[in-house]
Amino acid sequence: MTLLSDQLHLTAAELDAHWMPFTANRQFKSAPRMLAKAEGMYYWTAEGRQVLDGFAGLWCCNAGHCRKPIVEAIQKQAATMDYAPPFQMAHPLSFELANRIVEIAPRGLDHVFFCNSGSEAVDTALKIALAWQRARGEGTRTRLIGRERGYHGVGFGGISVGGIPANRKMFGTMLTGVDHLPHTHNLEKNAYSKGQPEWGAHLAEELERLVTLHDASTIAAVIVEPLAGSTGVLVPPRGYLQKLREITKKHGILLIFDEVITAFGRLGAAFGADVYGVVPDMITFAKGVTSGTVPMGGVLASGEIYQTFMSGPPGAIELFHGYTYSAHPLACAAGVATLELYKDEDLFNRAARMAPKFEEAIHGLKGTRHVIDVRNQGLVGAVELASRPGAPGARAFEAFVKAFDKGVLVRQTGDIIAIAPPLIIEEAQVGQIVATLREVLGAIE
Ligand code: PXG
Repeated sequence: MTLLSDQLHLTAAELDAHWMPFTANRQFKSAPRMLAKAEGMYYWTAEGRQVLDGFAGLWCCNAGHCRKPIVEAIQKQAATMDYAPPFQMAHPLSFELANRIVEIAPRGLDHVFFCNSGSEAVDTALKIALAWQRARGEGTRTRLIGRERGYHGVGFGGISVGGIPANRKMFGTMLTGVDHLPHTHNLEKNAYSKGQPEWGAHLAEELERLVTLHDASTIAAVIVEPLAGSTGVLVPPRGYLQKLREITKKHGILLIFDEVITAFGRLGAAFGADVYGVVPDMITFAKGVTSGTVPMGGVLASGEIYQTFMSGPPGAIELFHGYTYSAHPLACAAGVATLELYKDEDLFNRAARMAPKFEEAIHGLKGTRHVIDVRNQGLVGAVELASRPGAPGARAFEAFVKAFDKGVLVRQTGDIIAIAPPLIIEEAQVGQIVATLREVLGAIE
């Protein structure tokens, strides 16, 4: 059998069938950026060119690529048991993984519901929130609150609470009964903040305004990313998340942290909740749980939430929700091996130790042409550029392509360049990312 993947170049006809996600299909297919191999901190293109991975794939390969213990665990599991039905049946690895996740989770979040992606994790958490309010006799609480510039995946639940206009406008009415907090991004007040910005905690008080408007008795949950990743690394202002926690608690509203990006070491601790010292009622995760090797997502829920569902007749199914591939054996095997590797190599603390060097290096881009802000937390950074008049996003896209041509993979969103390398990154590699961006920004209009 000959495969297209054996070919160096694919023809336009061969590129046509795959409708690519979140991609300018025609532009991409006219000049494809094709990856063929990965190891540690690097990708290799189909042409054999080495590229430093400054984005952990897509915020997910936190342990680095093709790490041996994870690869071997997946291989072994594929040969031992490919699949096991997750409804009214199970396999021991799912319990192993759930226990290990709970072990490193914030205290009180001690139950895990598995799914296969961040989008499914968000839909799952929102459904649990609605069902929990109803199960405890608060069935009028059907409203969900998200935030502007929030990204919660692409399911109908996620785009409804999400705050990215382009992800919403084509898709009809979505969920009804949703409202949004304002985002916290403000360059006039917070440009070039290192870590958490000082200004903006008061924006959490907007939740009090929404509670007054809608009444607490109609609101089930608030969902936010502790640090908003996709829309350009928006670090929470000091005290902001604490205020959200206080207000939600006061009004019987669940607080959900979407930690699809921030969990598993990205911010220098197991969860963003640890870094910011705020424990929500649920945490959604995905990406880093398997270091991106096998799709997996999940929801961590508090014992209080879980126990509320465990009150009916013991023979009754408590939650009518789940997926064919919930707790898939390959994902569980990958997850267990990944968490073991994070522990063995102390990668969350490694990220925390590297963070100040990373911060210093990327803030060195202040003053480079086009740069209007640099911000960071843990091993996440963003460099915001002035937009070209009449062409938002074009400058950063060009920078992204040119950086890739020079051997560094980063990510572009709007006119923001985001950096989120695997946690195994070395100082010299941080330097390479920054030097490449400096060179690229100096060269583009
Ligand atoms: N929540 C958050 C906070 C995310 O960042 C999802 C949910 C959805 O996960 P899935 O696995 O369904 O994609 C995400 C995903 C980007 C980018 O460019 C970010 C994501 C996905 C694709 C691109 O920043 N995050």
